[in-house]
Amino acid sequence: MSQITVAVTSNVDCDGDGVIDADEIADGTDPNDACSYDPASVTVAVTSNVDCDGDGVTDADEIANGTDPNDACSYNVADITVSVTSTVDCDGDGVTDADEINGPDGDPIQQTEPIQTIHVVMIHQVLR
Ligand SMILES: [Ca+2]
Ligand SMILES: [Ca+2]
Ligand SMILES: [Ca+2]
Ligand SMILES: [Ca+2]
Repeated sequence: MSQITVAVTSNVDCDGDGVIDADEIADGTDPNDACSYDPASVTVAVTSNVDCDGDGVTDADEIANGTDPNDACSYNVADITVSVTSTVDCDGDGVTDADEINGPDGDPIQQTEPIQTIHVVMIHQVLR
């Protein structure tokens, strides 16, 4: 039995996760899975539109804004561009982040307090 080791020298990033195939192989991540990569190895522009953790912020935006693309509780609400598919409840108030973002609270980082929530909604409407 013989083993052949071939060094990957191309700079292609087949899955568009910003990590070139050679680095993905070195890291042990999947070069054909845009959700399998080490954020620390991102060296080229992220071209995929995936949102791997389902928090509604694409991996490209999370990397650009310094949040963790693999942590559904690490994101900026203002960066949400796709529908939230995660079912996490990051602040532990019993309402999932998806429901908070789509509901009147709109801020999954803060625990929902009904009286303050009404204030926030009214201010938003005035500002518009
Ligand atoms: Ca890649
Ligand atoms: Ca990958
Ligand atoms: Ca995300
Ligand atoms: Ca919550």
